[in-house]
Amino acid sequence: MFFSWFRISPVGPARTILVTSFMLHWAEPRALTIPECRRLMSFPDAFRIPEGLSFRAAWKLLGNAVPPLMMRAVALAAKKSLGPQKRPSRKKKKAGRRKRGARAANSSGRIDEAGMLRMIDGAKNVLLIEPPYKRKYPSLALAKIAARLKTYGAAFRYRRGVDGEPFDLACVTSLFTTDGAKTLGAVRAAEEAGGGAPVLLGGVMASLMPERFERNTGARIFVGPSEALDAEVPDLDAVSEGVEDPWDTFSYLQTSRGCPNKCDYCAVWRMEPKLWVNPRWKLQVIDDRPNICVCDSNLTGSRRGQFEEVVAFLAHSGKGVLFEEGLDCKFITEARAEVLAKLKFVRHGMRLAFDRIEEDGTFQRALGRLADAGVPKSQTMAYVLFNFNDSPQEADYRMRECVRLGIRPYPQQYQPLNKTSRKPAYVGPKWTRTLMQAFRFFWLMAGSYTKMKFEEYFTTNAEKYKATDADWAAWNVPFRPKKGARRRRTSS
Ligand code: B12
Ligand code: SF4
Repeated sequence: MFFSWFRISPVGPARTILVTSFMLHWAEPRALTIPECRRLMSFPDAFRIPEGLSFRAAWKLLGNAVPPLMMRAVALAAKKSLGPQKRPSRKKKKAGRRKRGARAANSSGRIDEAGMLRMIDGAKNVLLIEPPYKRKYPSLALAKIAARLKTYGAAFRYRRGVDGEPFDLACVTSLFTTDGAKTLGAVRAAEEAGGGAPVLLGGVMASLMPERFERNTGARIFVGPSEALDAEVPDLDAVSEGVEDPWDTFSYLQTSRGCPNKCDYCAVWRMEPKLWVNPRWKLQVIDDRPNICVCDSNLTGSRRGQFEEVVAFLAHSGKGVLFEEGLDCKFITEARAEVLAKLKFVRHGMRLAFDRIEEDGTFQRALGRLADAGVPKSQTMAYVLFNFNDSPQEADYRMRECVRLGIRPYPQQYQPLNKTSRKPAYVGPKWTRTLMQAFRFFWLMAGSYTKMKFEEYFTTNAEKYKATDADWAAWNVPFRPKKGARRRRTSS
């Protein structure tokens, strides 16, 4: 219930927002809006009020809240007044001196989460750099850093390289190691342009190969994910320049980190050794974006109950869903298939993986469950890894199983995790370069695989590919699937 009304001043400080009073705009005949109150209370714009609240309920929520900037000031003052908690022993003092000395001698090197956050929170003018590699959707990491900078009122701008304007901190992100040269170039350019301003680097490549940057740059390197950054609500608008349709129609949901599996070819368990659930994941959904891209590396293998909670939330949202990283077929039970069938998927939004022959049978069973529950095959796709330890015919079998079961296979060519350039492409021990190229092309050419088999395609185009005896020898290594696996088929 509102008891009183106040008109706020256009220049002076506003009154305290109370649950029992109501504020009017200084010039316009209207109450302040909820986003205006949110700013008055010093919440960042990216902070979302839970969906479905009435105006009064949202006002009450803000009225009862403690302004974050005020709490920050209180906490800092308390920290200062407490002083050092414990007198360090002589031994510790000596070790600290040694550490500080080493750091001064070499200002590059790794930085822990607390140090990284101090650098970000203390900056006033930040250049956010996403190196100029190809990417599909906006950098979630930089979007999270942007949200944090906004909270503290720092100025920042997002660029694909340096821009000639001054900055007091450059934050560079990194993605695929195969774009190593572009990332290294971006870090060096930031160091040159910054005139001594610190450069902070994080992301996938920085986590997989930090020593490469330690050796070649003076950047401070943050390894692995940061729970504090992950809990920020990404400010996608701040980093979306150049992001093309349809990727600007998606909210990006990262509800968890880590994976219980340890596949040899994968970086996830190396970079994210801990299973972690983001306590604020629901806030990542942007109301006016019609689709949601779920970016968890293995949502199906996350903490107990997380999959069910996320899928129920997605079903309730009514938005188009894309499981970008694919679900793990061994965790698709009948109950899970049923809840998945309630989702509205974007085209090929329901994704699984058939990366290893050991999954033969489990994969078909999962597809059967999904089809029985009513998930349309036209919306289902499977990632199929090739060029790892598999043989060409074995990989071809996994691809063909997808086609036989009525879904689209998507070939994923294996590259070693520490590979720092795209060319020359890595060739797996049972493959040849020519066979690998032809295989990838054939399976990416939508429709061609429904008309003919790969062997037929390769024979017909042998001259074009200049196929040699070595290519045929690699192809002719026979493969026989495990008995019974193919019988576990989907219902039609
Ligand atoms: C999303 C994604 C994609 C998307 C692209 C993303 C985009 N922006 O367009 C798509 C689907 C296109 C894709 C494709 C591929 N991908 Co991919 N992908 C991912 C995935 C799942 C998430 C990356 C991500 O955005 N994470 C979200 C952000 C928030 O997390 P983050 O970047 O780690 O950032 C955190 C920290 O690192 C840190 N941080 C990051 N930057 C910065 C900067 C600063 C200054 C600071 C302080 C901190 C910081 O803070 C953040 C918060 O915790 C990763 C797996 C993973 N778990 O990382 C694989 C991954 C990057 N992909 C991988 C691979 C192999 C591929 C493919 C090559 C697969 C294939 N064979 O076809 C293709 C390559 C396509 C190409 N163009 O070359 C490998 C990379 C291996 C490598 N050697 O680099 C990974 C690691 C997966 C794996 N299983 O091994 N991928
Ligand atoms: S299940 Fe997926 S995310 Fe987990 S380790 Fe294997 S490939 Fe990586």
